Amino acid sequence: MLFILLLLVQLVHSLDVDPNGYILYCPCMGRFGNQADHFLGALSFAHNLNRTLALPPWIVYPSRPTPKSTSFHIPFDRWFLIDPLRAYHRVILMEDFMSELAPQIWPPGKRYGFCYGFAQRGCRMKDGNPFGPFWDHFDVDFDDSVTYRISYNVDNDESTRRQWETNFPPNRYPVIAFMGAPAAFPVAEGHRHLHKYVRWSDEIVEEATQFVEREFPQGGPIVAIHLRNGYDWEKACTHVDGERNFMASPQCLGYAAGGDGVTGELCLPSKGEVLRRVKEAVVSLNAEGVFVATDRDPMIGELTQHLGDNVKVVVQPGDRDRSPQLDLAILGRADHFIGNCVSSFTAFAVRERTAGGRTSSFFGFVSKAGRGKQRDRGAEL
Ligand code: GFB
Repeated sequence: MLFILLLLVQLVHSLDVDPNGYILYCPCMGRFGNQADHFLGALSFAHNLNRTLALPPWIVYPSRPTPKSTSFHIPFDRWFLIDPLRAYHRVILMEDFMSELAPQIWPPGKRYGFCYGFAQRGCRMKDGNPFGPFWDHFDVDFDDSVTYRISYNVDNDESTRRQWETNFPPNRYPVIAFMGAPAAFPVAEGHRHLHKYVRWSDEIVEEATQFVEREFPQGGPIVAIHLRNGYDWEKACTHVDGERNFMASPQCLGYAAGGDGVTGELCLPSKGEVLRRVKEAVVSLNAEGVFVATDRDPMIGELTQHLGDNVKVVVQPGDRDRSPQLDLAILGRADHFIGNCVSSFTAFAVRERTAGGRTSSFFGFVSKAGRGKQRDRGAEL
C-alpha cells in the first residue's frame, strides 16, 4: 500500500516537470528598473523557446552596504503576482524550482552555466557581486560551462529559434542557466507590451492605496513625477549631449535611427524645467496634489512655492530609505505622470501606465504631437 502511495506521489511530482525544459538566469545587471527591463525580454525568450521561466528574485543593493551584505534577494512574488504572468507563459518561482525540481532534473554534477562568446576559461558564473551571492543564495555551484553564440532575439526569427533547440535540446539540457538575462537592455520595443502581465502584489497595492488616501484625502486628480537626480545620475548625465540614445531613452526618443538625440535637459532636467512642466500639468488637470518620487532631492520647497498653497506636494518620508516599489506603484496610478526619459525606473512606471491606458510625459522632451499643439497655440496667439 505504502509503495503504491509513494509511486503515486512520484507520478504526480513527475507531471510537474516541464519536458520542454527551463530557463534560469541571474538578474545581474543594474538595479530594479534595469532588472525589470531584462525580465520582459527573458519572459519573451522563454515563451519563444517554449521553456518554463524560473522567476528569479530581485537583487537589491543596500544604500549602506557592509562587507557582509553587498546585495540581497527579494522573492519575485513579494512584489508581483504570479498568476497574471501565467496568462502569457509558464513560470515557476526560482525558490520552488530549486527546492522541488532541481534535485530531480538539475542535481549537483549536472549544473552547467551558459554564457555568450568564447570565454577561454569557461563562464565565470559566480565571479564577483552580484553573481556569486546570487547563486550562493540557492546553494548552486557549477560543474561545467557552455558557451554559445546565438542571439537572444528570436522574435519572428524561426532559424535562430531552431538553433537554440538544435544545439540545446531539452532532453540533454533540461535547464539552461544563463549568466545574465537572455534579453536586451533597454527592453526591446516589441516586448514592452508584456508589462500588462506584470501586476503588483496585494501588499504593494494596499500600501499605495493607503498612502494616496492618507495624503490626498479629497480624492482629486494627482500629478506624479520622477526626479532622478542622485549623485550617480548626475555623473551618468555629464557626457550625454550628442548621443543618439542613452540607457532607457528610446522610450521617448524612439527606437528607430535618426531621432532627436539625448540632451542634458532630457537626462538631468533643470529645476526651471521641472517647475514649468509640473505647473502646466497641475493647471491642465486642476490637480489636488503632486506626488514626488526621487532618489535624492524632491524639490518640495520650490514646488510648493511655485504651485501655491492649494496644491499639496508630497514625498515618501525616509530620505535614503524610501521604498522604490511604493514610489513606483503610486507613479503607476496617478492621473498624469512626468518622468525621466533616460531612466529605466521611469520606464517601468510608463509601461504600467500605458498598459492601463494612462498618460505619461517626460521632462526635457516634447513629443511630435505636442510640438504640433505648441505650434497651433503659437498661431492662435
Ligand atoms: O531602477 P534603476 O535601474 O533605474 O536604478 P535607472 C535606480 C535605482 O535608484 C532604483 C533608486 O532602483 C532605486 O533603488 N531610485 C531611483 C529611486 N529613483 C528613485 C525614486 O524615485 N524613488 C526611490 N525610492 N528610489 C540606472 C541603474 O538607474 O542608472 C544603473 O540601474 C546605473 O545601475 C545607472 O546606476 C546610472 O535606469 O534610473
